[in-house]
Amino acid sequence: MKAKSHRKLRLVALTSLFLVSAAQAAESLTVDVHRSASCGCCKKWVEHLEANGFKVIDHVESNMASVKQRLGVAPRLASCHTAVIDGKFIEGHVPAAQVIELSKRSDLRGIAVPGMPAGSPGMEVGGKQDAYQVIGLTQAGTDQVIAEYPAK
Ligand SMILES: [Cu+2]
Repeated sequence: MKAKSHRKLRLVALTSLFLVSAAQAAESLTVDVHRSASCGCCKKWVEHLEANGFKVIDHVESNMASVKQRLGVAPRLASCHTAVIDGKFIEGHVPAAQVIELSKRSDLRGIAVPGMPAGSPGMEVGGKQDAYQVIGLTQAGTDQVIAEYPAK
């Protein structure tokens, strides 16, 4: 009898734990960011995400090349930091709007803003604005233009 009631208690505890985490997931999207310690623009991109309601888990890495390889970032798409949402990569200074779009798309392995274009989130340099694209990597391994900046 004693053992039985103990088991019941544990089940209740597990159920409430599940309910709490489900509620948190609906409230805000969580992104894991991998960056090198010295990367200033990476930190500014993290601030951009947080300002847009994301929960960011920050990981300081000593070898970003191996992180990118592990997460399936094609070298042609590479930038500074690499983030992950729901197992999909976010490479470089991707605007929050496209990160939200990525979270809803299962046809993409990830998205990227290759290089570090001026005027992308976290790369603000005295009002300078480079033209850049947000590129999606499809499950088939091809590139797809997701968005273009500045917006036309
Ligand atoms: Cu950067």
